[in-house]
Amino acid sequence: MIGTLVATAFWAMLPAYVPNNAAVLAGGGRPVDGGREWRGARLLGDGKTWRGTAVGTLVGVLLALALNRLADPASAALGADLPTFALPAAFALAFGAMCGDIGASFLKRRSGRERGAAFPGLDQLDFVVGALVLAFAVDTDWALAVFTPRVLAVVLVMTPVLHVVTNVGAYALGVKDEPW
Ligand code: CTP
Ligand code: K
Ligand code: MG
Repeated sequence: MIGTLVATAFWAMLPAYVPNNAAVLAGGGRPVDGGREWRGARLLGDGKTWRGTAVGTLVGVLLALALNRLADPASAALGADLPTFALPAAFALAFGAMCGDIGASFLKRRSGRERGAAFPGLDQLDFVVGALVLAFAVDTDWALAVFTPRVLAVVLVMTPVLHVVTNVGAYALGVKDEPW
C-alpha cells in the first residue's frame, strides 16, 4: 500500500527533517568555520553555527525518542509497521542531516555562491543524503530493515516536495530569509 509506505517513510525521516528547521529558529552565534576562508571564500559561511547545529541535532534526537513512545498506537491507527529509533540511529539521522546541510554549504562556497544562495537539487536533498549515509554507517541492520528500496524511493520523491513547502511556509511566516 502506497499509504503505509508514505507513512513509514515520513515517520522514519522525521528525526532528519526537523533538525534543519530547528536550526533556523535556534541559529546564531559563532560560525562552525570560525570565520575561516579557503580558496577565496568562506569555508562554510555564517549560516552554519555551532548553536544551530547542536540545537538541531538535539531536537531531532528528542523527537525520535518521543516517536518511540507513539510507535505502537500510531502503527495500529495507520495499519503500518512504524519503526522505533535506538539512540545511535536517532543521533545518526539528526546529526547526519545537519552534516549534509553543512556539506552543501561547503560546496556552495566552493562554487561561488554567497550565503543564502539557492542550489536547486542540493538544497532539497543534502540533509537526506547526510542522514541516510550516517544511519546506514552507524546502525546498518536497523537502516536496512527500515529503509527498504521502496521506502527509499518514497523518501527521495517526498522530501523535495516537503522541503519546498516547508521553506516557502517559513519564508511567508518571516522565519526564514529565503524561500528555499
Ligand atoms: N543555521 C545554523 N546552523 C546550521 C544550519 C542553519 O545556525 N548548522 C541557521 C542559520 O541562521 C542559517 C539559517 O539557519 O542562516 C538557515 O539555514 P540555511 O538555509 O541552511 O543557511 P543559509 O543561511 O542559507 O546559508 P547557506 O548558503 O550556507 O546554506
Ligand atoms: K541549506
Ligand atoms: Mg538557505
